Amino acid sequence: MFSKVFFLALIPAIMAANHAVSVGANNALAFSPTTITAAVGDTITFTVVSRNHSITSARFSGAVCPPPPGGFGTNGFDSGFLSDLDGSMPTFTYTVVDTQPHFGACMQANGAHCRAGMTFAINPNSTQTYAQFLANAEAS
Ligand SMILES: [Cu+2]
Repeated sequence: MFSKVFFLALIPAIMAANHAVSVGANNALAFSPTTITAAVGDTITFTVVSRNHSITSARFSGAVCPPPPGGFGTNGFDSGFLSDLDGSMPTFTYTVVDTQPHFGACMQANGAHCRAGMTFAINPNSTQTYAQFLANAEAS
């Protein structure tokens, strides 16, 4: 009985995947990749590899940039500012807890990084696409 319960408890951990996203690769104001397709229970690990950035959930449209401190929306997220200026490559991990689209951006420089396209999408769909979110961010 104990072993069966133990085994069942392990299943989500076995099936969950981790998705790696680099933040600021090649000193660019960019997340790579920009679109992450992830299942509930998966983790997304963001690694800041240049300068000082944040990983913060944002509105899909309207006042996209900068995303608000603490992050926007239900099950939102905010890493706060993470600096690689000392070469430490800090990380932030988000666990996907729902199937809704989530959009994110860097809040640095009062939204200047966000407006420059430093954005990403988790599970975008046909009505809320990454391309439209990027256009909304650049225009915000
Ligand atoms: Cu940034």
